[in-house]
Amino acid sequence: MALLPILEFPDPRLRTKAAPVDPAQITTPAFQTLLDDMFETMYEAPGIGLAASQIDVHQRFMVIDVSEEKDHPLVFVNPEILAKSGEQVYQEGCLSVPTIFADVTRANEITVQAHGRDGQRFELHVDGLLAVCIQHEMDHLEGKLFVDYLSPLKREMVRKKLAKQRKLQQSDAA
Ligand code: K1U
Ligand code: ZN
Repeated sequence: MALLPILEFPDPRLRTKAAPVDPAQITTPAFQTLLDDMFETMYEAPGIGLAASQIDVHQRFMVIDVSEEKDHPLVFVNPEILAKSGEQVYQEGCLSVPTIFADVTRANEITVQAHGRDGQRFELHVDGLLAVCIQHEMDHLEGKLFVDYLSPLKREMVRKKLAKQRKLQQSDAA
């Protein structure tokens, strides 16, 4: 298993639209190892989700575990939202935008269809945090980040704050 580097805003590679996965690839050892590495990276961060786009793999899949015990790993390959309803506001974070949290309004309930880790198709109807997380990760696959829901001024403030933090980290390391 391996920890994978996570791309950080404003890296332009995060803006790439991911391509569909050939379902025949899902059960291959290489794909299964990549899923294991993504879970390890997500749990270590720590986070509750990770999209392939964030590790510079521009294919449509993501891993999620919103359980307290970190014992409910979910894999979504080629996810599609079939239905959505209601609204909820959640203060989101993102491993690609470290230390920044902001309120985002999303659908409260969604029905999602995807292939799982075993390559089989499944359908889930979810609400609350899992619904938020699925929508957040699917945005990554479109090249969209939660800071895109902020005003251009706030997004620029985020970019400057992260640049300042990185500069400080670099001078600390020197
Ligand atoms: O996509 C990502 O960068 C992961 C992101 C997922 C997410 C969080 C909150 C709302 C929507 C989507 C994170 O996991 S950020 C870290 C985080 O929220 C968290 C970390 C540890 C425990 C609980 C939450
Ligand atoms: Zn994110």
